[in-house]
Amino acid sequence: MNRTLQLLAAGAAGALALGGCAPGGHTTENAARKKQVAAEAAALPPASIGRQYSTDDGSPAGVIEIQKSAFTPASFSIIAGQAMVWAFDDGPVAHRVTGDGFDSGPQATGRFSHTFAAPGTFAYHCAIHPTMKGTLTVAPH
Ligand SMILES: [Cu+2]
Repeated sequence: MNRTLQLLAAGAAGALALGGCAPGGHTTENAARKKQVAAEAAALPPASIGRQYSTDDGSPAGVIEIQKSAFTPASFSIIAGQAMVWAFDDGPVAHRVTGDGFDSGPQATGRFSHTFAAPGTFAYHCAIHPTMKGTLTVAPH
């Protein structure tokens, strides 16, 4: 079983535990879901960076890499209910992913994930380096 299938299986199990996708596509980010998504985010291989997973179960949709004081890719599209993952990979330099309703806190290593329940276009930036900017487009479920 390859990594993608493992992720899909893990996500499907999580979706079942959460009662599946609620009408309207809203997925609440409770403690259990945060923990599950964080575990899935940590397990994503380096090759997943910049890649979009076509999941329909709330699993991480992909990874945005933070390197050389930039978000790569700077624009990303996901589906409501999916989680976005940021990978901190800029040596000793700490960054802080900040947007409306989410904040990674200062981090130099590891990953940060956030579930986007509602559609919309979300601009975010690094609170430490304001010139670092990115945009996330969340399509309706
Ligand atoms: Cu930064």
